[in-house]
Amino acid sequence: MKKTALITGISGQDGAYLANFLIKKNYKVIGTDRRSARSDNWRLRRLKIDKKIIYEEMELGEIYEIERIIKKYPFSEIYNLAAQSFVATSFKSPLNTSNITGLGTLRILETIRNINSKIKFYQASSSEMFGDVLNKFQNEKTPLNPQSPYAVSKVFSHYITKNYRKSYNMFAVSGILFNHESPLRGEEFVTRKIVRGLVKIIKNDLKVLEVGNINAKRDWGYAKEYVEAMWKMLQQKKPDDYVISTGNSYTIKEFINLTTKYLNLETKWVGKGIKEKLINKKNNKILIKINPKFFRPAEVNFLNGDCSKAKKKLKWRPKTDLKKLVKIMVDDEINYYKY
Ligand code: GDR
Repeated sequence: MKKTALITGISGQDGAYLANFLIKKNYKVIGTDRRSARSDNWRLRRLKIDKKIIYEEMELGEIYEIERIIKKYPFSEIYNLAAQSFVATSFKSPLNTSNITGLGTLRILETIRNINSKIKFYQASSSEMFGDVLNKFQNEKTPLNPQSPYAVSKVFSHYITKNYRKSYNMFAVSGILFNHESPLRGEEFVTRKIVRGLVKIIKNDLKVLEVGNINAKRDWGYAKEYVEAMWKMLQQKKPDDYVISTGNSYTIKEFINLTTKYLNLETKWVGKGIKEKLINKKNNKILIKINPKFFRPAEVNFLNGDCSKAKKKLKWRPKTDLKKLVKIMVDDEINYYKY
């Protein structure tokens, strides 16, 4: 019999890739979004699956809406990907972020427990939970030290998922995913912002790209591969939490350098600190400069994941290195530019 899955946050990057993956596995996919995001289904259209999903409106702030949806379909799996997911915004809207990214998870867990505690639950935990880290690699045992209202909310969701698993014997797991990017990434996140910004400059649609802290380091993987790990976590005999990452960490500056190189731009960095700039050697024009407006009140300076548990137990491994990921993102940006 066809399995039925619920994906919250269907119109986001991960929602789209996961829906595509589950549809290929012959699942019936119900996708939910908050009201304001519903019309924005460009990612699902891009993957040509917009007609293959059943859409429902569901605010994670409203437990009655969650109950209505969970009662309506015979779900075997629920993937909670919905969140206020932009770290910078969480400093401006800490209450909304906590209500959706934090308490939203509890509302779903509580509803599953009341209606059918056999439904398997996946929680999108985040490497941001590690926050201000001291150790070289972060794994499932690394202490959490969140640095933003977003990360604090994700820590709440992470522990409440563990707690429901233990207290009520529910199949509830968390995937601690490190940054994962793709052509479907939102434009506010740094990788897509850089790729899109530089392509815009080449097309003469932008003069200078402004960014924030280019010295932060991230472990960036390919989102399309990461959603497979989510599914694998729900197919295990026992519920457990897993880190998903590449094990390689690069600065934002290194990401910029890989992108300019692939775009055949000859560039040089000049200046220091907030005066640092990237110059196009051909015409001496500034391509990128720093704007402190993009700095965060508290920053996560360094992340590098150790996914050996996932490799061993899930037989999952990352396949796309950063150079290849940059190529995928730039090629797609150029291809779809006019749209
Ligand atoms: P992050 O992703 O906060 O790691 O969370 P983001 O791409 O926003 O930032 C990564 C790093 O880049 C620095 N940075 C900038 N960031 C943005 N957005 N814009 C800029 O101009 C800029 N300049 C420098 C940031 O300071 C940061 O250090 C992402 C989100 O998808 C989360 O939802 C998810 O949980 C984690 O990844 C894993």
